[in-house]
Amino acid sequence: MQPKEHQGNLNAAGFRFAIIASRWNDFLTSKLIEGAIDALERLGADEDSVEVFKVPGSFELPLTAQRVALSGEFDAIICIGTIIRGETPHFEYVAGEAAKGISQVSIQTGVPVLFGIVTADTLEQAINRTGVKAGNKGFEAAMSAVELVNLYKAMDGGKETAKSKEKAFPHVV
Ligand code: INI
Repeated sequence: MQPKEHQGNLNAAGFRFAIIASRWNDFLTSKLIEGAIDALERLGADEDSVEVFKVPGSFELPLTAQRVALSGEFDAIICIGTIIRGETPHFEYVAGEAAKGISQVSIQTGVPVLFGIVTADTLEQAINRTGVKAGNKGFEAAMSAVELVNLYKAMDGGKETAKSKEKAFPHVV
């Protein structure tokens, strides 16, 4: 048997993307934003199809993602941040709530919200995950965003995108 396989292609044209980025560890987080924009550009995103929202820290990403999702203006949201463990238990709370919140917003609104957050034990690990040795999490999250919007568009039978449709407010579960 050859099951029918579904997967999204990597074409960003015709979609709109929001990047929401934490200002914490800005010297690293800015590299993640650059990585995300680079991926979207390489995949053919239209001029003016990407907007960046800055928030104080990663803890604030989920609520901001919810507002952006409910605006109906974007097909996918890429959340970006850098959370470094350091010596305090603060890391667990910030990283845990950011991950849980982002997932909840995505499921509740139906808008793909991608996890482009580097969580690292040390500064060195964080540097390596922002484009030095171990990839760039922003780039990877943007690639995943493009794949998902294409998959969902195909699953919806080629339904309109945020760019082409009237402003709509998706139902919140
Ligand atoms: N926010 C981050 O994005 N990264 C961190 O490493 C971090 N640390 O370590 O504390 C962090 N904290 C701030 C937090 O996200 C909130 O902005 C703050 O608690 C106010 O709600």
